[in-house]
Amino acid sequence: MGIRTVFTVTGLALAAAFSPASAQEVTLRAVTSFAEGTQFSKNFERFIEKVNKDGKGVIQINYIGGPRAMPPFEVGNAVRTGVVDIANVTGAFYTNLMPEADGFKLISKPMTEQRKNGTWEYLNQLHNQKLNAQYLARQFHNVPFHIYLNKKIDKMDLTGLKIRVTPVYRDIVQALGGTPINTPPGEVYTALERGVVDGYGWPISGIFDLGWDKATKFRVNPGFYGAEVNVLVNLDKWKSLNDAQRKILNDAALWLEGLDAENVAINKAEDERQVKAGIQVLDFGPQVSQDFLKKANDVAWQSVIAKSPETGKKLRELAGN
Ligand code: 173
Repeated sequence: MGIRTVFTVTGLALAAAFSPASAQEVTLRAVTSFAEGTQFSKNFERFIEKVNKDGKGVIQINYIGGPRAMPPFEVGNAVRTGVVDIANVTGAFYTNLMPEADGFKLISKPMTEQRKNGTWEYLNQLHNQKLNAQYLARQFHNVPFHIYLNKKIDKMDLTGLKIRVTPVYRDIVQALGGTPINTPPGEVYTALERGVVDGYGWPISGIFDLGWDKATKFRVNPGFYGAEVNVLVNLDKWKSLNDAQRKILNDAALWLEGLDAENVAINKAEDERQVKAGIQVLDFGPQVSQDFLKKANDVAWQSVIAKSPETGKKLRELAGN
């Protein structure tokens, strides 16, 4: 055996020992559909940090960023096509690809329960089929939406008012007589300032992140539905990962869902901060609130079931409301 052959054989043996798929570090490209560092991106950013710490030599995430890198309503499609590998995005932003995603706001059980009662599994199948995505995690249990206004109303009636919406609020705004205007979060401040809209839908938390408090006079109570922001992984990429890599992601996903325990305290602090900022709460009493919540629930399910009769009914069954 010549010296050259010895080197070659040794080289191959080393390659065989060190280069099976299991030993190769994979890097995923990540985007978020909310501005970087803001309320609905923050926990995803903590998730990335955790994966990059726990996944050294196994799996890493390269955080490309938020809406400056990619328009929020395009994030779902970017996951589907594999333009990005992993994303932080609400179902409300990909109803064009999955109309029934509008129903996720109505599923308000904690994730621990959804993972036990078949909800996670069903939603994962839906994401596999319609979005070519693995449904890795859902965040923001216990974070209701509200209508914020600049014009005072003295009953639950939005007649004559233009309200910034996403699919989350469209049906209820219309049911209350308002005119919905679909607007990504990045354009809300300007729309308020210029009077293009008289108000907007948004969760109880996060209005300070982009300075909206300076352009908001009222918040309508009660809060309704529940915010949902999902972590999705392109399905081809997911399938290409080995067990160790998937375990890092799955463990971090459960940890991320556990951060929902912080939400009640965050909501309380945000509510207090809004009051201090001079935002006046409009509350029309228990009966009006109860009727409003029923109407909000009814119009949303009607709309989801009209668009997706089969999956809509199944979602309602799983939601139990
Ligand atoms: O942009 C929105 O108002 C919206 O639909 C949403 C969904 C989840 C969290 C925050 C905002």
